Amino acid sequence: MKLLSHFLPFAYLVSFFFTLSPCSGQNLQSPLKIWFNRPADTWNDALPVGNGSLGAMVFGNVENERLEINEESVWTGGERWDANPDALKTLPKVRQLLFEGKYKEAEALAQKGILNYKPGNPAASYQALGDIYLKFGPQRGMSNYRRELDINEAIARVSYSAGAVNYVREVFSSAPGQALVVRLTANKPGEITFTLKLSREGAKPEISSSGNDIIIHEHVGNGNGVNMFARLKLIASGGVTASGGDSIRVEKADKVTILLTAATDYFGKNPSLTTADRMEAIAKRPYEEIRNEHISDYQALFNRVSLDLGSSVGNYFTTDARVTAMQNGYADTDLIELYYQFGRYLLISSSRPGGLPANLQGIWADGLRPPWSADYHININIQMNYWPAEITNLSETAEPFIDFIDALRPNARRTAKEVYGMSGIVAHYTTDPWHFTEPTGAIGYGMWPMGIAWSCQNIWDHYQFGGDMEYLRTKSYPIMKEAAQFCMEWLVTDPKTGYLVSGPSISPENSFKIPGGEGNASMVMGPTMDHMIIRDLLQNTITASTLLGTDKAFREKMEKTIKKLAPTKIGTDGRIMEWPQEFEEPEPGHRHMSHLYGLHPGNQITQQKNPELLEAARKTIEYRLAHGGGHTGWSRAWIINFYARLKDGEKAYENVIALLTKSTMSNLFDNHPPFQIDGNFGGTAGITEMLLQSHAGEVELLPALPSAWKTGHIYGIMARGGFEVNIDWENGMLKQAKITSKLGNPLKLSYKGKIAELKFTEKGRSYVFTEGLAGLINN
Ligand code: FUC
Repeated sequence: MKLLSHFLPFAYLVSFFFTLSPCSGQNLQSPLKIWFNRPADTWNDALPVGNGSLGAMVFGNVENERLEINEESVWTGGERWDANPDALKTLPKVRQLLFEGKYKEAEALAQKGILNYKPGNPAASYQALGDIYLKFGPQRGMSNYRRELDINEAIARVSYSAGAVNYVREVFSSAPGQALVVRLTANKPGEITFTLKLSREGAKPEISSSGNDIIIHEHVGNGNGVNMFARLKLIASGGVTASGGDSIRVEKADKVTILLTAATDYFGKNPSLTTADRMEAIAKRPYEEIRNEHISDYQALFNRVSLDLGSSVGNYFTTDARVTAMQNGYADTDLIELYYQFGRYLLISSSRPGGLPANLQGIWADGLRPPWSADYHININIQMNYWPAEITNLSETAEPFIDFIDALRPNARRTAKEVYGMSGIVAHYTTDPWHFTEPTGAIGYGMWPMGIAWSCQNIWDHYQFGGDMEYLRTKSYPIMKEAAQFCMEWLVTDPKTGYLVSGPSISPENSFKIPGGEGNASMVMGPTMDHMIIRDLLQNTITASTLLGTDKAFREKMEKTIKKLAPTKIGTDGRIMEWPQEFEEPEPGHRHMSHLYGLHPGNQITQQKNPELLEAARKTIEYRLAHGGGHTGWSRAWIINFYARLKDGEKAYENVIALLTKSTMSNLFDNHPPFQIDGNFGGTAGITEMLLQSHAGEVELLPALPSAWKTGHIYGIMARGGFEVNIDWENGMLKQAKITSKLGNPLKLSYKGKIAELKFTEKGRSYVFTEGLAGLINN
């Protein structure tokens, strides 16, 4: 793709911007702000705030503000057991049919005898908690409107003037305060008049008010779901207030603070008491104190990384205009920085220790049945959510995902035993907070038992980056071991090749043409991805057991299994084979690129180990792209990571631009379509992988730096082995790298084929390298 911007003179660009979006003369220098000169037209235009579990989407309408509220555990449904009782006896027959190449028959049998599809039994769903509306009525003489999300402070702000009065609204969700906080101010006393209303449209909540408090309560999902409780308190200075039902009226106040606490019984606590305790604690504290505490808590995480890719004129323009300008060919490097940091912002705001992991929409979802129920898809989506966690120095945010996989274990054990007659743990393409692990739905997505095995890659990485032996011993290794146990029992010998293969299984969620013209199928014995995942899992579990000095016999078994595992094959056209045979593909540009797992997020395909597979991986991506691949946001984000691993900075960059121009909404949310947060996280991970990699046994600096990012820096990103890395580059070349050793591990550093090795590093000490890795300075 050629970018028009390369040919545009600066003056043209500036005038182009001005025709797009005249600014309203406020603070134009606003780095790390998503901002607009208009309220949100739709939910996808609104601005997200969150403290990991409690979030809001801020619309910013002057006359009728809407804050759409979410709490991470507002889910319908509950624990269930949907396993197909015929699975055990069906499994060998299905395997036999597949080995005989009878795909149609095998699929029909597996659909009936292994999967459980109950059309009348709707899946559990995440739901919005409700909405706060603030009805101000007509505002005369409106000017200076601005709506922004300040990524540096994690505060959404709406400001405007009505006549001679300047108004400011601030909204944030405090993690230490466990509350959503809304602050309304005006620069003149007695000018704040509005009616607040709390609602939950489409549902049947009980809402009541007393004094300046409103309580909303519901047993969601018509009684089939969690017990949800939220408390709202309005604190006004000056003026008069009155409440009734779901509303509070405020007349002529000087300042107003609105606090909301929310909880469900999901974690086993009484949500009425939890919300009351939280409200009592926060309501007695001054607003400035709550605000400052929130900012410092957030910045303790956010400020760990800074990125500068060179400057553009973008910051002067509203974010929607910048996205449009990008679509028209203007390469706005500041917008890429903003997008990058927005990914980190979203992770901090949707995934904090002790909570549930970020779902398909993080924590932000409108209505009672969001797309795919905003669940936890474990055939790429949730793993992608956590790709930036370790590398962008937000290791804590990975904990909810790890804890969640840990919590799947009892059900995953039961599924392994009762469905497949095996030990260990197994889960399929998706799950929910009720820890559903049974195979369900249709073959094309449902018959895929690698959900936990893949998740173990993230779980192992958490150890690799953090080096916490206690974590490895008590949490990571037990999960990996059980996943490995299942995988080893699951594999069977292919009678034709003698290799161990996984099946019945699919290559998520792709299909192939059955040889002989019988239509399409998805299920085989031995999809490439499964073997890549299993190889990865077994290898990592072997390393973990060695480090822990445990399970020698089990380790030897894993070593033997790896040797017999079907190898990754290259097809006659030079691409990596997705299935054991070279099938024709009905959808050659399919969004999933599962058979490239070994390139990313895995580490089986590297320059050091197997350059021929690296070349085949490149051909595989090119073919997918040539046939319309990368059309969903997450798919495009994955491609950035692939090209970064191929060390092709130009192609990686091209796909960063494509992600921003084709799959990004005006508020910088990723567009599947519809909104799906994985692309945001995958995009942030991909940009990091362009600047630093550590999957191949060395810390590689600037592996895929594109020419568009001529001079810049990235500070604070992490490499495996516990190294915090600051990189400065100039005119496309490394200027200086400062590596801080957090764990005292040996360091192998590489840059453009040059290697610098330190056999020892001292914990806490920084090492500075200059271009060519010369001139080592110990700080
Ligand atoms: C996977 C993908 C879809 C979508 C869904 C939530 O199954 O194939 O594109 O992202 O998850």
